[in-house]
Amino acid sequence: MKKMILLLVALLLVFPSMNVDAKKKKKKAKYKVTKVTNGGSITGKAVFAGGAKKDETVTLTSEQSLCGDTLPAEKYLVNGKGEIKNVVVYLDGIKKGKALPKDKALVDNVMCVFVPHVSLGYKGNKIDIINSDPVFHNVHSYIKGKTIYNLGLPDPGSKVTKKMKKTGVMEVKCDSHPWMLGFVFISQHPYTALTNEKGEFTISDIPAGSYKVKAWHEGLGEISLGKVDVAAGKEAMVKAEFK
Ligand SMILES: [Cu+2]
Repeated sequence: MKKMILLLVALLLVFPSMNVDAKKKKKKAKYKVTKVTNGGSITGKAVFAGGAKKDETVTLTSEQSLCGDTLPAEKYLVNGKGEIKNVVVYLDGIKKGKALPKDKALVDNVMCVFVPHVSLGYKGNKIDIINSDPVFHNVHSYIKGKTIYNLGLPDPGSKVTKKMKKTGVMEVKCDSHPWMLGFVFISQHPYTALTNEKGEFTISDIPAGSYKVKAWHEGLGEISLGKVDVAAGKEAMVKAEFK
């Protein structure tokens, strides 16, 4: 009898935790590459509801002789029509579809700013981190506040190649120059897009289905664009309106 009770207690202790583990695994399920024939696409525009929005300016605390006293922050690249550049639009949680792009990601240090300012990366791919300036940059990147890379790049032409192992918004900073800031949006699937200067984006070769779509911007945050139905061979239009 005693043994039975002990067994019951043990089972009760073990099962709830197994449940949690199963849920965690489900959430982290890997992306599966499948052949996509006659896929659909999602296309649209990212706009700021308030219309035009001025970019911010950063003030340099060193290297002024090389890079000047101030630089555009490139945070709000919003034109007169309210169209926003550098918004990442992505399908949230898509589990299978086309193969990931093979291109390396890149963060270059050019005249005391990161180039590109915002870019897309894919888990498992490589990223080149380069210094094109004649000054020392210490590129330090984070996902959710945790260090991913911390790299000293002393000379013009210094280059380090790393693998992108984690997903999320990777914030890129420089320990030597506090005004420097960039972002690499690292995804485990290829269904991400970055808006151009007219706020336009297209995500293509999507298997027919219904997908949660989200949009992220460094200064305006993340918004949900709801569920979008994608039909085979058709184009679905969405608008990403930031407030
Ligand atoms: Cu720097």
